[in-house]
Amino acid sequence: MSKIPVSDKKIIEEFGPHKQYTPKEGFKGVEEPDKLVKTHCCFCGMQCGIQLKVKDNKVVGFEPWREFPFNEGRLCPKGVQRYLQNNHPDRILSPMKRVEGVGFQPIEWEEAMSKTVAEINRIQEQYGKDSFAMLSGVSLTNEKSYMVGKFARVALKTKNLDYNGRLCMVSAGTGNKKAFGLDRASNNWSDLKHAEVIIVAGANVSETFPVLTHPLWEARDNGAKLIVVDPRMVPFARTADLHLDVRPGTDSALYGAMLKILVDNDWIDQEFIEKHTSSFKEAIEVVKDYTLEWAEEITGISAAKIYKAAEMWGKAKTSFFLHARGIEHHTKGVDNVLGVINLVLATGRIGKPYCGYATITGQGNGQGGREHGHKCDQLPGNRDIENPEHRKYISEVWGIEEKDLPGKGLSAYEIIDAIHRGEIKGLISICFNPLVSLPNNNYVREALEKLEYYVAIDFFLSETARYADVVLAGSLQEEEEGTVTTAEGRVVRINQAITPPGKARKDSDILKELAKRLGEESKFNYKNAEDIFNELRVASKGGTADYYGITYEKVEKNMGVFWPCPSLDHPGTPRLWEDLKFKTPDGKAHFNPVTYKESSEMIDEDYPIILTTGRVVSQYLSGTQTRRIGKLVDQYPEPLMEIHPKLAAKYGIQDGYLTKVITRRGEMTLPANVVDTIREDTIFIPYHWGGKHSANQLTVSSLDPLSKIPEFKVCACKIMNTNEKAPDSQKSDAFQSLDN
Ligand SMILES: Nc1nc2c(c(=O)[nH]1)N[C@H]1C(S)=C(S)[C@@H](COP(=O)(O)OP(=O)(O)OC[C@H]3O[C@@H](n4cnc5c(=O)[nH]c(N)nc54)[C@H](O)[C@@H]3O)O[C@H]1N2
Ligand SMILES: Nc1nc2c(c(=O)[nH]1)N[C@H]1C(S)=C(S)[C@@H](COP(=O)(O)OP(=O)(O)OC[C@H]3O[C@@H](n4cnc5c(=O)[nH]c(N)nc54)[C@H](O)[C@@H]3O)O[C@H]1N2
Ligand code: SF4
Ligand SMILES: [Mo]
Repeated sequence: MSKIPVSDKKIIEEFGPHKQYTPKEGFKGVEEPDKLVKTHCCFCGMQCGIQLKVKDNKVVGFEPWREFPFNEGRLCPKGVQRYLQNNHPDRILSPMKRVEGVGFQPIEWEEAMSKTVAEINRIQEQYGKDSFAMLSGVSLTNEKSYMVGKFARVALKTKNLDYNGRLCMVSAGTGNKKAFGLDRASNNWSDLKHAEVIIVAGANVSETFPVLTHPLWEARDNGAKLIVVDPRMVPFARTADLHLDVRPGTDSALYGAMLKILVDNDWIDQEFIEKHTSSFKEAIEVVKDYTLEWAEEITGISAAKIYKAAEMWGKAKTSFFLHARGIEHHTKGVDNVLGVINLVLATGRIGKPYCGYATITGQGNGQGGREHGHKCDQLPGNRDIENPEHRKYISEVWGIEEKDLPGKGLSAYEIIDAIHRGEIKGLISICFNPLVSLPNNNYVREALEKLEYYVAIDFFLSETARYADVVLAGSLQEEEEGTVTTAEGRVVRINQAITPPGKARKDSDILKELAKRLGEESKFNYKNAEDIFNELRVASKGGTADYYGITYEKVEKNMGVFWPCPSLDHPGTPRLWEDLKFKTPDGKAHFNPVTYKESSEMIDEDYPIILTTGRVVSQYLSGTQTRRIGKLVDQYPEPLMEIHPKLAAKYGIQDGYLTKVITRRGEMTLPANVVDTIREDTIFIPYHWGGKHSANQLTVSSLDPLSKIPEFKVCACKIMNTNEKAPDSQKSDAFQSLDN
């Protein structure tokens, strides 16, 4: 029987409407908190330091934490509003079960747990262990991420565990491992300050990592030249020295052409290439025909600008290359990353002061969460689940037989496919909202309807959780101790500020209880978060992501420790590769030949416009958290379609008028935002909403063959003018979005 989501009407009847929470009078006693707790922002990978004000076991405000070295008290619009979540009227305060035709009903933990474990056992007995999958997320701390990896393999005994970093960090991770043998930003942000040239590619830093703009402006004050590669003139590009308005999906052609210019002009570091790298010849062989004219044709960037960018990069003595999802969310995301790394290696500017390279990690713990066994092919310490030695080591740490450790499983979107095929029948999710965040989400919805049992662990009722049979009331970041690893590779402490409200429980206690009921209590007998971390340290020992030398005490004392940190007396590693010993088998950094390939769906007569998707400053990811905070909603209440005036004129579209956007997967209607900061052949839609406001109704689910990241940044669409002016306020409608 196919499952229908609990409808908005039912939810509203039972819980009242969703509230966009803006406390007008403030909280009583805000001026006199019981305590100030030093911790970090729960949102992006910058993990800015913040102090939470706590009164009567409630977070009632915040203070800047000026001593924390990265942000020195600075916070962005999301950071200053995050404190509104724990007290929010929408918090899930007890476990709930679906009652068909009625809605969700609060239940006791005993019923929620015994029902869940009975269903896991039933499904696994009937269809095999791997028929029950797990999806997780890296807003979770290192401790919870590690525990999820162990829980799936040791308690659930399934190979099918994957995580939302699959939509985020994996192209960069795969590229980094191929080139350097290790997956971390090569430098900390202080190396930005004195770089002569900085390229920022496919990253809207002012909106997505606002506090990172500070070291970038410092660099600029010190005379740095800034180059931005983006199909939109994003805010940061407006004051850059050069904006390369790349056609979405063509970065690898750009970096290939730039490599050729570096070689042709001898703007390369021969000595570094010879001593410390391999495969240079192969990499330049494939770009020998990548002329400026060819690159201009493919990328849409003028030949003069491409040459200028290569010259600026080539002639500099110090430089930093930063990129994010704009180049990574592609079926050739890994190629794009490798194309960038080729430029960095050709000029030998890595492992030295003010010379660096980094992908800008997205989610709060996107760095740590991708190291501790969250991925379908990975074990803690960034070990390989198919490597016999790695399997043996982790089996010993976990006290299991190596033969009982599952092998490589399916990646996130492949799990959705397997549900469609009837191979996966049950699902547990924690910290993931795939119905909003996965591409072609009508297909995802059909998969959720097919599941025999679905249990979600969350603190708000996400769009996906509405398809759950049971929802387990979990915890916010500030409701549990732990650590996270920032985008720089700095391990920092999350201090518990409050206990979970009502009957909600710590995420780790929920996993512990489930493990116990699945018969594996002895393997999850942790006293506290530090206990989990100490096991993680041992599990990571000897892996490329080595945390062994990092302790809670050391992190506390130094306001963070950079991994790798292999021994207790090791100070940590803020800048990688100073010894020029790379973690590849031959100890060298690897060039990789990158041939330009087309995107999976190119424009044609029927679908003549490129659609790209991404973010706005006030909303975070699938919006479950930020769409509930009044002041953030006020800043950007609903998705808008960015379109260039010339393209808009062609269709008679006016600013603020509703436009229908259609792809081969679906359609949506949304107000046009006519701006001259976007390419004429491209439209942009932010993706933070669900239901009929979801950009992922339109996107294509093609995956990069190596990283399995979806192609969020390119698909083909057509648009239609409805000649209707958008109503003034769609605010509440934008949240109540599931009942189409
Ligand atoms: N406000 C806010 N901040 C966030 C988040 C959020 O949801 N909201 N999420 C966090 C997370 S998890 C992530 S992953 C990061 C993402 O951070 P970013 O990667 O900076 O964000 P996006 O908006 O996804 O994409 C960045 C840019 O890529 C451009 N782009 C599109 N196609 C291409 C292309 O083919 N080539 C190039 N060069 N550029 C292209 C888009 O125009 C866009 O400006 O942000 C983090 N910070
Ligand atoms: N079209 C399009 N789609 C995209 C992207 C894009 O650029 N374009 N970007 C992709 C990227 S980069 C990302 S990272 C993904 C993100 O996509 P998701 O991971 O699905 O988004 P989140 O909003 O982080 O969903 C996390 C859920 O976990 C809950 N949660 C948060 N913290 C915790 C916690 O500590 N404990 C528990 N139990 N629950 C928690 C939140 O309430 C929320 O419901 O979206 C991807 N989807
Ligand atoms: S930049 Fe990121 S970590 Fe810092 S306050 Fe903003 S959302 Fe939070
Ligand atoms: Mo992300």
